Amino acid sequence: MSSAPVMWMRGGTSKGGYFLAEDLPSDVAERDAFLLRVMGSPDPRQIDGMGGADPLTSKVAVISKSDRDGVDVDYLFLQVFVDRAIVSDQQNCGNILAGVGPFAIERGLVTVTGDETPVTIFMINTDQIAVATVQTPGGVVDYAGEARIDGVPGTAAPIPLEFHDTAGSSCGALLPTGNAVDEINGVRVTLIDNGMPCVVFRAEAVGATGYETREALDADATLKAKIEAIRLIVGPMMNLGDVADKSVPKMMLVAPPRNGGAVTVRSFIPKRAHASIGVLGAVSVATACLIEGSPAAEVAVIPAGLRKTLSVEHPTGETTCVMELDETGTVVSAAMLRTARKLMDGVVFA
Ligand code: NQM
Repeated sequence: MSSAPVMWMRGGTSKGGYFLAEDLPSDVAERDAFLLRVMGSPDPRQIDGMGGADPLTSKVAVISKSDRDGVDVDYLFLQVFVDRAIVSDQQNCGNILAGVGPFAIERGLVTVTGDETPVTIFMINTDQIAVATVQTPGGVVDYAGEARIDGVPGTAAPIPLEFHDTAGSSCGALLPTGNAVDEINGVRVTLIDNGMPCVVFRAEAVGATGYETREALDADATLKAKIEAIRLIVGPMMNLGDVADKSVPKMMLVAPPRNGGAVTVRSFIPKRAHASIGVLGAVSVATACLIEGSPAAEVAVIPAGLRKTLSVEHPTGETTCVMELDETGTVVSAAMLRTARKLMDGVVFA
């Protein structure tokens, strides 16, 4: 296969190619070879492809109409590694998810229902459902608006995302070891999955502050080696197997908030530092903050009530998660505001 129709979109703080499933090879090896060519991987600069030399801009969404009851579309997320010949379906992506609703409407998979159109999305990677609400005044997707998310310049139309029952998305349980705290290489960690497998620990436990820039973190080879050593040990403990070639779990360094939020996070996804924070990554860290005795709870500032608005501070601002808890303190849903933008619609060549 040498070309395919595609829409290139920014979804939240990520960017990538959005394809209809029917426009890609059904054979997985053939599909992955095509996508590696499209992105220009493996190559740290991705000079011969569309990728932006960053894991956050080397992403793909594969979308089809759903046969499931009450679901509009199925969404498969694929991470195309930048400098390795790997295409992975082992993680979900809540930022790229923000573009799925608009794309599905634009491609005629979902009918507009009014000034706003809810799109119910089955996330194939984790077998879970999200609902995205897309602005559709006059029967068409409107990308322009006044919503602002940190990590993206300017404003755009709001796309609220709602998640239910994301616990154990990839690890089988919210706390795959059954423990709120495990100790690995002398570092107290919470192994958690509320939509994204994450290892949450205090930044100071690995010699960081939690307030570094992305560039400073990426330049710190000693810190990265320490974090990667922990990641390789916990992979099997989190039911993820050998994670050497996987983009999960994400490594989350937490510290007390500095700007009135709930917590400060620096994340590695997993080998490069994130410019902001992933959507489901933020939901998982916010959930860790609510677990008594966990390293995240030790540094977090948590408001009272069963409906909590938690601002997660990151290198380029903050991301607000709205978490609903039941009477037992279990998180039952999470919501987050994102935006998306259509960048081009055409044919990509491999
Ligand atoms: O956690 C990056 C991103 C993500 C994933 C990553 C994401 C999520 O910012 O749901 O959005 O952790 O690889 O796009």
